[in-house]
Amino acid sequence: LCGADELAVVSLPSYACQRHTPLLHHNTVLIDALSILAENAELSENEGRGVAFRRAGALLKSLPQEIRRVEQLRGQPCLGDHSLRVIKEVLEDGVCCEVETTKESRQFKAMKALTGIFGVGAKTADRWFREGIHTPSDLQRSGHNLNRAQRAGVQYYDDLNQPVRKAEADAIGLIVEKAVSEVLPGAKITLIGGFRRGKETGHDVDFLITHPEEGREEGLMAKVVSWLEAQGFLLYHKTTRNSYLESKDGPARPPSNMDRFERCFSIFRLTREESSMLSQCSGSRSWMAVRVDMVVSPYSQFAFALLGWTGSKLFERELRRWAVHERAMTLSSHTLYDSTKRQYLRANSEEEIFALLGLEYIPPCGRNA
Ligand code: DCP
Ligand code: MG
Repeated sequence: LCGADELAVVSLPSYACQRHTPLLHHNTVLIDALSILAENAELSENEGRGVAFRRAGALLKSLPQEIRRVEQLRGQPCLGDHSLRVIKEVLEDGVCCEVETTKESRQFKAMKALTGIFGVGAKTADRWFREGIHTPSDLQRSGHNLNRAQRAGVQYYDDLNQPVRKAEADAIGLIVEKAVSEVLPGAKITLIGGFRRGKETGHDVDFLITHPEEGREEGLMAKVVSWLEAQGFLLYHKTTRNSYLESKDGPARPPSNMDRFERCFSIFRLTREESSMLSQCSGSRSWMAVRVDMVVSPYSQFAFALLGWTGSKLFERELRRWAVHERAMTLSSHTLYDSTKRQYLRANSEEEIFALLGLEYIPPCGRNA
């Protein structure tokens, strides 16, 4: 009783960084279902559960064909009982009860709406939800004191919840490039994040800035921000010195050079002239607000910064997990530390980092885990 499609799928390696995960895949309905449960777990601050659903979804994204029967997945890694139950139900009934209930739940809807405000995380959103605040309008009526980021988040809520498109990302790229070349000739900018992985849209635009002469990048962010502000491009900005705060379960703190890594969270004002594609501007408005993240890295760390900021978030997590568990190494956006040799390993390209980790090189378009 072996259906034609039964044996067709070879078992994939279990770390996402050992596989190609393309942007377009064959199991969208299943992945969407698992993503809802992942999102709900993340909003409930159940990180472990969220990661389990994300890993299961990423495995499905790597499969070369559409799954029609759950038996086809036998022998595949990353699929826990819960994920398999969801997959089976969607394949058999078209929908999964738990997913539908989650999507319709007041809490999930409210948490999504509230964390959709720039500057609002799951903890804050949960506290507000318990006070009966379910929407940004409820929040405005409540008279809560909001911090500067959250005020900007409420003010530009609609724009910031529209996906940013590649054309807009490119338009902003030209502006940032101009800013960078005005304040430090020779500095270079690279589009990172989802757009580097080939995505057509994103929730923000991410840039990495560096200068080929080590040390020249110091103080660069402040100058770039001043230039952008003077030109009227910034609706909001906040620069943080220690950009790469490792989570508790992540690698040990990188060496002291991490405090030279600067990051600026900003909201750009993109006008119609800059982006001829602003059809999503509502009504007669001639500009839109767009979230932009800029990171500055010293040249010697550029390859690590590039790898660390290209994502996806799950791919990054998997790289670090691979490094620790399979190679006794600690990977960050700054460096790679070999615990056995007790030394930092240098690299000038992403290809070199993959090689040091004993991994086949996966190009950005294959990192959409
Ligand atoms: N990143 C990370 N850990 C963080 C923050 C960022 O690993 N705490 C990395 C991975 C991300 C990249 O930086 O891919 C950019 O972060 P975004 O949140 O902008 O993620 P994406 O660009 O991948 O997604 P989107 O298209 O929604 O912007
Ligand atoms: Mg992004």
